[in-house]
Amino acid sequence: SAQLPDIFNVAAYFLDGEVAQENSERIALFYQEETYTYGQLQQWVQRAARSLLMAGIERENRIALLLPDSPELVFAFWGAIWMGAVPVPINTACSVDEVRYILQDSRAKLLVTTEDWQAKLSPITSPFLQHTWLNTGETPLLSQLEQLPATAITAATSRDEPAFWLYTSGSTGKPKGVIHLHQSMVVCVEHYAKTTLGLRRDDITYSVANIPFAYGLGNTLYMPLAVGAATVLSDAINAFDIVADIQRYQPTVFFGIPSVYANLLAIHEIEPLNPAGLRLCVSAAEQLPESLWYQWRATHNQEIYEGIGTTEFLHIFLSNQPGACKPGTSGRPVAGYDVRVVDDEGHSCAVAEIGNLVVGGESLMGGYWNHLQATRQAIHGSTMHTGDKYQCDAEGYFKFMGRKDDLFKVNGQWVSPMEIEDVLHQHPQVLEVAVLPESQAEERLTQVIAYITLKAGNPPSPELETQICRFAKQHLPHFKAPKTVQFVDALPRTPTGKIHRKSLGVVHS
Ligand code: 3SK
Repeated sequence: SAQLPDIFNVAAYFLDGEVAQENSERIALFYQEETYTYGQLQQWVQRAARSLLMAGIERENRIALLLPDSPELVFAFWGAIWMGAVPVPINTACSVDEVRYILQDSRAKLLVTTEDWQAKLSPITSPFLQHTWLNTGETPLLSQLEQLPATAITAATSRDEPAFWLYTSGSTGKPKGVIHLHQSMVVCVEHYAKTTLGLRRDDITYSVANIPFAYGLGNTLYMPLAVGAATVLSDAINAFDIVADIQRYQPTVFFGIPSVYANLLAIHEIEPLNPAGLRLCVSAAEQLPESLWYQWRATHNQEIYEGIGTTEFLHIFLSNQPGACKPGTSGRPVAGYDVRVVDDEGHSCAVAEIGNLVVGGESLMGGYWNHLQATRQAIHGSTMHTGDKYQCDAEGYFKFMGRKDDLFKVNGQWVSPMEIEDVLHQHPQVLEVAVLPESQAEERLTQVIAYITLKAGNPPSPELETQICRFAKQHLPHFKAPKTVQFVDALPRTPTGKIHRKSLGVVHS
């Protein structure tokens, strides 16, 4: 980032820079029956920028984008940055209350959304909102933009000023607005997309994480643009739709999350994936169970490059990579990031000792909007305390042991739910699992409980519960083996697809 000029507009960098110009005739976006070349994308973005200016949107105004992954979302996001405004993409998987909160908290002046969402939000009560643009079947946003000249002045923004915000859902409390700067995306591209992953011009990327999630934003919205690659816009959620998308678009890079890898394997017998052109499979957002890694490789002859990032760092800072992959770990530090495991006093932990994950790097957010205390607690210079517990092995691979408050003690010894979940995942009937502590009211002792979803065709039964508990005892120290198994239809998830442990309703010790 030191090489970026002081006056720097990241929309112009990606859409009007060398790579975009060299590839102006090549496809940048696939969306249903449509394709958009780099040249067309730039024109639509400028129309969107012009239309925002005409609506009276000014530099630094926030504009909320509550849309599925679609050309409208892409054009509005880049168009806003192009003219100096600050887009705030909102995940359509958020609850109505969360969306209301984000609209008010961000003080967005303009909301771009669908009719369905407008009806759900009605009446829209944010006092800051001045305009709502609806993308409807009758008046599609694109046919309105199409009338406008495809030119707009690029705002002379600074490298260090806010470019966009993303809201973190967080497992407790209200979502927080994470402020990212014009330089942040470039840092992630250089360190992760190019150096770690080796993304190429002939790639087609496909992401199951949507654009408003920092992982999806990188996978779909800016990393492909940085190398002249193409990306698929899709809001497929279930495994069958994802298989259909993969057969249709033949992506070369698949950005998944663990639950999607599990579901794709679970339906493989009835709906095989046949990922003909696939050359890279990535997983993030949650720890990928080791057993899934091996199953995926046995089924598709592909390794999964697991990594981990945070919304605050915008994208992945620990990653496995081609030629350096250790299943069951988050990999090693991505070049350009300083990643360490430290004890509560801030001293580096010994090999294999569990400690706190501390990360330093130039893609770190400017701060949380209106949360000074939380910003100060999290950030120390360009370093952040992530709140994750990790251990690092002798070869420098980092292993996730749980969120700070996920670890718990049984018999006075620390237990990482991940270690137990990894074992339970190896049971042939288990599809998904979340392990938590359960406080025994009378004895005030903590025991382990496992919430489990089963693979199709395996009904829950007391016999299966006994069998799973026995399996756990064979593979774990006895105090770590669950005493109870609770079968559930689905595990609760956050809008970004992570297991929402707190809502499993167990008393933490
Ligand atoms: O959760 C993750 O692993 C992640 C990855 C990339 C970008 C953002 C996030 C939160």
